[in-house]
Amino acid sequence: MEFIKVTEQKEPFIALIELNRPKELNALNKQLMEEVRDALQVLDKNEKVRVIIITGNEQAFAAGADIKQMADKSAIEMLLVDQFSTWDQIRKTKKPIIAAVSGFALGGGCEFAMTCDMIIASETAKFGQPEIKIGTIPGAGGTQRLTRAIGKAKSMELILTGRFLSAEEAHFYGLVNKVVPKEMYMHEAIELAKEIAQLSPVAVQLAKEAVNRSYETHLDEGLAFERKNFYLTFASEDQKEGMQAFVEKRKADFKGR
Ligand code: DAK
Repeated sequence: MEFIKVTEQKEPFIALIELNRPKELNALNKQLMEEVRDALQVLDKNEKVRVIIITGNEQAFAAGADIKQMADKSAIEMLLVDQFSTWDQIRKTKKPIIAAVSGFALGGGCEFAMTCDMIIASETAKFGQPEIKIGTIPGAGGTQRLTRAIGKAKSMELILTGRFLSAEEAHFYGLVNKVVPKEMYMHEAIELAKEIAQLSPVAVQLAKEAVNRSYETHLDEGLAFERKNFYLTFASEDQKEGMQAFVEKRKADFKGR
């Protein structure tokens, strides 16, 4: 791995992926995204991992897809090489992913963070979809996910002007879960991950899937999907353990079965 660093057990059950192309502000080139795809596939299958944190460095989560790598491409080259298909893995990952964001999260960097399940931001974080300034538009969900996250008015403003959103504004508009001082954003992301990692991984996976479904379907179908996943938890040992532990007034020990 040249452009990312993977720590499988940052804490018990918590894996960390660090984007590591600091000179280019973690611009997301083809190889980097292939490494992310491969790492997510491996971590998603590893039973010792329950939550994945993805981060950059203090200066940048990621300043977007690599403009230098895209600049001369034709539409057909883009289509045939289809380098962006690696991005699909982020949303295919079944385990929860927390983005720990400091500094720039722009263009594909903002889309990457939004494709994760939750965002913890340092107060220095800057979010934006500045593609319009380089003569293109968001291509990895920016027009859709940003609009759903922060509403049409603000999203139009950001996408049509390329302006940035401060961490505080991002919190106000509901794009991020929490904003903390720069020294604390990784700590905060780990605390959130630890809380989730104690719970039933089976239930967590089914819950994540159901929440995501709410974006993709109408209410009736979403409710039916949720109910099936709810019933499915009753096939797990974790549900038996969780309810039994409640009755016995003790802490549940979830095994992911
Ligand atoms: N690509 C390539 N290099 C980049 C880069 C990027 N996106 N962002 C920064 N860099 C490089 C700079 O070129 C510079 O390299 P050197 O000149 O030193 O070699 C180095 O990082 C430091 O950047 P600056 O010198 O510009 O640093 P400043 O602090 O002055 O400015 C900045 C920081 C983040 C405001 C500025 O670098 C900037 O505006 N960067 C570009 C931001 C941007 O436009 N991002 C959107 C790119 S388009 C898709 C998936 C994804 C996408 C599309 C489709 N599919 C799944 C279909 C995504 C598209 C995009 O993200």
